Amino acid sequence: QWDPNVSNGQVIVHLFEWPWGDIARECEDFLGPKGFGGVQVSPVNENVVVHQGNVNRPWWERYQPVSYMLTTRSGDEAAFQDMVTRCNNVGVRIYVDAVINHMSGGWPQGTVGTGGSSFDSGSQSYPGVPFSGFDFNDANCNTASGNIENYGDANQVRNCKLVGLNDLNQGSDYVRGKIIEFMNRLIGFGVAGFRVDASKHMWPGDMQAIFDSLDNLRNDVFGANARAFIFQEVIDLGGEAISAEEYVGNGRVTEFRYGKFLGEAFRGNNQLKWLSDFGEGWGMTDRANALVFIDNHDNQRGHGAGGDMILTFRVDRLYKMGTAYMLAWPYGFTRIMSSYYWDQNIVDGQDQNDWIGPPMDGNENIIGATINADGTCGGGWICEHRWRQITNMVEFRNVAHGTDMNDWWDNGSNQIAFCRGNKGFIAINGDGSDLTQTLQTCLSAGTYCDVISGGLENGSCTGKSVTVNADGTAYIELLTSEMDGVLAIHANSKQ
Ligand code: AAO
Repeated sequence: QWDPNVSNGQVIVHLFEWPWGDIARECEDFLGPKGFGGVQVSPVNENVVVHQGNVNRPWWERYQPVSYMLTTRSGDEAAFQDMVTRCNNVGVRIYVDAVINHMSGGWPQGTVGTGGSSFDSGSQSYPGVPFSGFDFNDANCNTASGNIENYGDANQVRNCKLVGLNDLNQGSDYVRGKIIEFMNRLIGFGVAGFRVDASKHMWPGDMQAIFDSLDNLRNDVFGANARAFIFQEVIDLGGEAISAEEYVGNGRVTEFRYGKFLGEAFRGNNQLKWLSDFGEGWGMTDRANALVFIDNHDNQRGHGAGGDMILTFRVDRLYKMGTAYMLAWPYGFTRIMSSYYWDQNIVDGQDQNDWIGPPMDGNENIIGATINADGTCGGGWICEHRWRQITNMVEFRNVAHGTDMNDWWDNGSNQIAFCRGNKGFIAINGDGSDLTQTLQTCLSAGTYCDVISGGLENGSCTGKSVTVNADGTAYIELLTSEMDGVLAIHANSKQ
């Protein structure tokens, strides 16, 4: 359950709010050929259709389930199944964002789900499953409001409502059975695993009982006895009653300190030289248990954890530097965020537009990304995964997989460089002065194309090149006037 079951590569991408048909196409046209390991998809099961004042179809409606019918704005069951098959056919895995902690929040009678199911959130009746009042935790919650009021009390966090969402009781055999049935249906379609939403709000033992009852993954795709990859969303920046370590027996956990610490360093609140022992040395969980990322769909818009230190596409130069470091650094299993754009409207530090959903047409259908001639996305989609500097570092991570970090160098402040075995070399310049140094690259002698400023195409470099000497050293130049603050070369970028 810690193994991502990848075959094509070591990096997954969260295609946030993408329609299933577009993901299938992206697997075939781009993710497969570029060596991506898999895709985290948005929640797949029926959710509340939200129209609330000016809040029209917010992205977060998908975190309010109404049933386990596979109908959302991303597509229906047939489209989902087709996507999983087509992505698996090109070696790209699908991981489902499983919202199993809760059902919807409170909505007026008559509100329907994306699949047309009716429900009554007040009486906790969800006939599409069916769930009724017996299946929820209210009797086990002891706060006056019925909501989580204090993260210092583990019982509240797990038995009370998260922001008013009806909290399922996973201690019940009936509830477990419905969740297992839902997850097994997805496994039957060929998914490789799950991001488990709001894991902090469920008891680790209940989750274990559910995961232990899941079917093996499809034999024809994954071989015999493969188990679903599990990565649990547990926000743990320290100082609360619940720690991520309580969950590592079930699978991996999202290591939120990772993106926060890197954000602080690249934004100048900490020197990059300290990154030489980034990972367990910084108090983070064991790398074998960690799922890491620079930002996620929550903290790129001020939800969740990490605050304004988080790097996002809005600070693109720093974002590419942080992402390059992550993909070069041998810690955890890595996930890249892929976003759509929205206009922020920050009032008193709070983005009033943090709810805005993906681009949609007059019928409220999602309008997916268009692909520009240069391979970037249009139509309001950022597609960080298609930024050359990021895509090319995915190949770096695949090439360097299985090697350790060696030959660390720094200038005593924010210029750093290191090797990955004899497979890859990266230099990052976070200082206000040029980096001009002869450094050990650990690569065999020859000419290499920098994969940040360009890459190797038809035998020649489209960007900068680096000449590695017989002793593995090379003159490295990374000027402050350059577009990017990173230089990276690897065994596959040799001319
Ligand atoms: C929406 C509306 C609500 C409404 C509700 C019901 O916004 O006003 O009451 O519907 O109708 C998403 C959105 C929510 C949305 C929800 C349902 O983010 O706004 O509510 O869908 O539509 C906690 C959870 C964590 C969760 C995170 C957002 O622990 O699991 O909140 N993330 C997941 C998903 C997320 C989704 C849900 C769960 C629900 O990724 O997209 O919500 O399915 C502390 C705690 C954290 C806690 C945060 C935020 O963090 O440690 O556990 O996360 O607070 O409450 C510093 C601290 C850090 C702290 C942070 C924030 O950084 O160091 O520990 O500050 O205070």
